[in-house]
Amino acid sequence: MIDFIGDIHGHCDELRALLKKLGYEETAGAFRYSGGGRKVVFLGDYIDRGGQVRETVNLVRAMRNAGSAIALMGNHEFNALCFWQRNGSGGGHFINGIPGGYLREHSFNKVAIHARTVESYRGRQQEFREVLDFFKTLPFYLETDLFRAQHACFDGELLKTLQAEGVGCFADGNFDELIARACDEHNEYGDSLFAPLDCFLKGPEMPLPEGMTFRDGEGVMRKKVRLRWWIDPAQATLQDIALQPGVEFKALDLPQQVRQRRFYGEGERPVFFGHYWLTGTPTLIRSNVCCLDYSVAGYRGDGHLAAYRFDGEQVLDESKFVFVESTSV
Ligand SMILES: [Mn+2]
Repeated sequence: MIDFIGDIHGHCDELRALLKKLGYEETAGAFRYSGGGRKVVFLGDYIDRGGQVRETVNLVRAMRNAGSAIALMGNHEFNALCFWQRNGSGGGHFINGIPGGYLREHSFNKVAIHARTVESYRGRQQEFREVLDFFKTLPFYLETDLFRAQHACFDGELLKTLQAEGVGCFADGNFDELIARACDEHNEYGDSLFAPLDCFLKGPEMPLPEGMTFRDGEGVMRKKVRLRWWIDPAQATLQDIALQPGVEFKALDLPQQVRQRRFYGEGERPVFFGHYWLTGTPTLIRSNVCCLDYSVAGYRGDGHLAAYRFDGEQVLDESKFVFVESTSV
């Protein structure tokens, strides 16, 4: 069936080790499962952070081309496309709310994140352009009768929006138009795709009240908390619903729009995703909720690259995680 693999972030040695552990072999330039009975679904975030971005992209792309993997889009691939896309380019909307001339601001922090990827393609600018074209073909989600998968968060109503627009990836139409609509946060043109893509690729967040901040696991000051989108928020406390490992929050009245938000129910089909920088040994969040981002690129170097070996079961089984330790920072 399917082996789901979480965020890789330029850690190709660990990816090779994990694929071998899962029983994939490299033949004719791509990893494949012998007999062809299984394939990989990569959950996005191939680039940035690690030192082997180009190797990782090449491996993922070769598997996709060989038919032994499906590669979904992560927020880092989306950000890279936005980073290199001029605002208003090619006839796409000019988004007034975005400063700096590109769809992603070339701020100090964003340049710092993206630098590792550019470094990996030094002297190979043409190849990098082809990689951006490859990113345009990465689906935002995958849904079958047996499971759902996306980089961050699943939401049935926002899925309907994407389906009504006929958009499953940026290659499903004019790229310049679609990416501008994806970045139109304040719906300046009435045809924004910001909400569904923000949800599927980054997941829901809640702004904290004015003046309230916390430091996340990497010591970065934050004003918003990521939400556990599978928890019923009606009776939840901030600590219950915040997905910020290691952070303690004081009790606080959750805003109405958080209290009333949709959530992923216990009776729904299994959902697989990455994105959330979990630490420790891979464990199930719930019998139908499986996050596979175990911080292989974490700065402490004690993360894992994790997979879940899925055979169609509707109650997931903790013994089906397969993972390798991070071997570099
Ligand atoms: Mn991510």
